[in-house]
Amino acid sequence: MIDTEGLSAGLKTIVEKVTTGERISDQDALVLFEKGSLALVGSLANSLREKKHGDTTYFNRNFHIEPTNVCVFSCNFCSYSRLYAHRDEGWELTMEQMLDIVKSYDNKPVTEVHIVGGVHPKMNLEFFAELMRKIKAHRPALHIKGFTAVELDYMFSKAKKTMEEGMKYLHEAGLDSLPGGGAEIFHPEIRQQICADKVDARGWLQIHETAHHLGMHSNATMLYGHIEKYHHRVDHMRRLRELQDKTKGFNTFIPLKFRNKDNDMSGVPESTITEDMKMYAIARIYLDNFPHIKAYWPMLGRESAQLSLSFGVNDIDGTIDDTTKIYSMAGAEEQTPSMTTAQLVTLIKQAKRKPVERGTLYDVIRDYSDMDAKEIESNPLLN
Ligand code: V47
Ligand code: SF4
Repeated sequence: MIDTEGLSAGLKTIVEKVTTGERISDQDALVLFEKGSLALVGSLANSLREKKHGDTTYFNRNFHIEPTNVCVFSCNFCSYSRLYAHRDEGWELTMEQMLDIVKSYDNKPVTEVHIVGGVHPKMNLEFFAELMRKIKAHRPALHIKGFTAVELDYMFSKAKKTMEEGMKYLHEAGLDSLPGGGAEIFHPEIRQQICADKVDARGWLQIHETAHHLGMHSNATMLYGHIEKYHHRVDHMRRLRELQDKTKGFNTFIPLKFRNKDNDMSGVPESTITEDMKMYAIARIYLDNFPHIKAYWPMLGRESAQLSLSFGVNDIDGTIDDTTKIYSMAGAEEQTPSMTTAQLVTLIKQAKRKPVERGTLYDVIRDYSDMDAKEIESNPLLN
C-alpha cells in the first residue's frame, strides 16, 4: 500500500491508476517528473517491477564487436567517433579481425554478440551480410544482436534497398535482433540540436517496425539528461509505447544517461543520481507494455545500476567482456567495462534480488540464487 496522505489530488489520481493497473497518460508522466518525489515514483515503480518479475534480475553473457569508430555523422554528444575525413585517427576492423574476436570466445559460455559502431561508407550491406553468414557458419547458436537503426538506415539506402528488402536480407544472413541505439531524443526540437544529420524519429521507428513484422525483436533507448525537457522524454516514450501497442516487438527499454567527457556537449552538466532513479522509475510506470527495463551499467556506473534495481529496473545487461570504447570514452566507467559473472551475481545479490542469466530473448539459462561467488569462479563452465 502506498501512503497517499499529503499528496496533491493529481498525484493521488496517478497513484490510484498505477495501483489498479490503469495506463497513465502523458500528462500524468509529466506530473510525476515535475512533482513526484523520488520516494513516491520509486515505490510505484518497484511495486510494478515486483508484480511483473518478483525479485528476478536478468543478465546475459555477451561480447561486443565495434567494427569501426569512423562515422559519416557528427552527433554532438558522441565521444567515440571520428569523422570520415579524419579516418586515419580511427579504427576499422577487417572481416578476419572480427571473426578472430568471435573465435576468441570459442570455449566461453557467451550466448550473444552485440555488433554496433560508427557509420562507415565502405562497410556496406553486402559486407555485413557476409559477416553474419561467417559468424553463423562458425557458431550457429550465437545470437547476433546488431546494428542501430542509424547504421541500418544508411546501409539500406546506400544499397538502394527498401527497409523490408534490406532487413530481410540481413535477417536471412543471420541477424537475429536489433539493439536499441540511435534513438537519442525523437522530438525534432532536440534532435535538430544534438544529431541533426542522422535518421529521424519516423525512420528509426519504421526500421524497428519492419524488424518486428519479420518476427525479430528489438530494444529501444533514450539518451536523457542533457538539453532535453521532461516533455521531450514523455514524447519519446509515447512514440515507443504506441509502436509497442501495434507490434509487441520490443523487449527492453534502456534509458542511457548522457555522459559529458570529450564531446561537443562537455559544457552540459550530467544528471544527478536522483534524476537517474526518477528516470528509470517513470519509464517503468509509463511503459506498461514493455516487458523489461534495463540499466546499462557501463554507462550508468555499477553503484547506480545496483540502486536502480529498486527503481523499476529488472535487467542489468551483461558481463560485456570486451574492449568497448563508446562508453568509456564518454567518461562513464573508469576501468575497461567488464564484469565477471561472479561480480555481476554479487552485485545483484547485494541488492537482495535474484540473479538469473538469460538469453537475448529472455529465455532463462540459469538461476544463480544458490551459488556464491567462489562456486561460480571455480566452475569452468561458468567463466
Ligand atoms: O545511440 C553515445 C549512446 C548509444 C554517449 O540494445 C551515449 O541492448 C551517453 O544503444 N553519453 C549506443 N550515451 C549504445 C546502445 C546500447 C548499449 C547497450 C545495450 C543496448 C541494447 C544498446 O550510445 C547511442 C547513444 O545514445 N551514446 N554517446 C554519451 N556521451
Ligand atoms: Fe556516429 Fe553513432 Fe557517434 Fe552519432 S552516436 S556520431 S551515429 S557513432
